[in-house]
Amino acid sequence: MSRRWTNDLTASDVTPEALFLNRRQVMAGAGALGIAGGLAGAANAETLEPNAFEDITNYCNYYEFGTGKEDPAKYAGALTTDPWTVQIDGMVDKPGDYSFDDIMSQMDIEERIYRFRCVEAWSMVVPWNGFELADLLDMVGVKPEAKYVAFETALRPEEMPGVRYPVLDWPYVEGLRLDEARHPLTLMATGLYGKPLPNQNGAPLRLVVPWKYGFKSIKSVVRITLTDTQPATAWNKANAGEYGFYSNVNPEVDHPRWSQASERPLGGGLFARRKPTLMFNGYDEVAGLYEGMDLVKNF
Ligand SMILES: Nc1nc2c(c(=O)[nH]1)N[C@H]1C(S)=C(S)[C@@H](COP(=O)(O)O)O[C@H]1N2
Ligand SMILES: [Mo]
Repeated sequence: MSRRWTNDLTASDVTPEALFLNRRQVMAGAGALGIAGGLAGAANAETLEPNAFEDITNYCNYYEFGTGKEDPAKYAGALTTDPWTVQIDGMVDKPGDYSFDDIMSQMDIEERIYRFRCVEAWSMVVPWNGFELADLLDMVGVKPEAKYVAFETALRPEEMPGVRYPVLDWPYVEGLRLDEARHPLTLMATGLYGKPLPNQNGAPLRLVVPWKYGFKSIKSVVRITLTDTQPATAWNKANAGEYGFYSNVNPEVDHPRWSQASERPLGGGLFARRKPTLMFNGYDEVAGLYEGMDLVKNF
């Protein structure tokens, strides 16, 4: 069977040239950085150089398969991703069980090269393939009273060795305010480097919110619920003092146990030079979403 997970023109068709251009633009960008003092987000997206596929797929957090960084690559192969159904319910016009193939046939798949910053202070650059969450929300029709979007990961004890341990209150759940969910940067990723998303990275589809800490980017989504109340989130339930609902990348708000001022880029080894963490992970265009909010209180 053919599964349509990307457009006919795949990222791998264009990557070699794109990478070549990127290297030159990184140098131009480095010069501009000295003057401007900061990286703009989307405007700079094409200046990013992605991490290697091997790094992105072998250093993962997917606790359903174990808490070690290499556990997901070892064990997530057991996850059955075809067929896959996403239940979309709550305050929507067309609630229902949507097959992954049905969703894919209706979405435009693009490549998005995004910075990704884990709350543990490592970071990487990922060439995702996917579609805007806003397009999926439009497909099902969001009712005017909806204010938040809740997400849920599959829970399959027979396929997920990690859920035997009560590390988190399974299933993994996450949430966004509706305006965050509708922001054009918010992606449902279905691929990586022009290939279908590897299981360890959250196949067949996972959320990517590049201005928030990585744990907001929930994997292997089976349910999306539109609601008028702020959804519970897995890490907030586990430790509310350390993980807030918003979890925007913010170098000025430290984790209670470590600094968030800088980060270790993946791929350079454990002693790679750290680089400064940017507000909203560099995606300044989202600042308007939080106007008038105290981002220290709403961490
Ligand atoms: N269901 C689920 N989603 C998850 C996680 C998880 O353990 N389970 N880990 C989160 C964390 S902490 C991070 S940093 C990212 C890691 O994504 P990656 O492994 O694809 O880099 O996934 C997030 N999504
Ligand atoms: Mo993370």
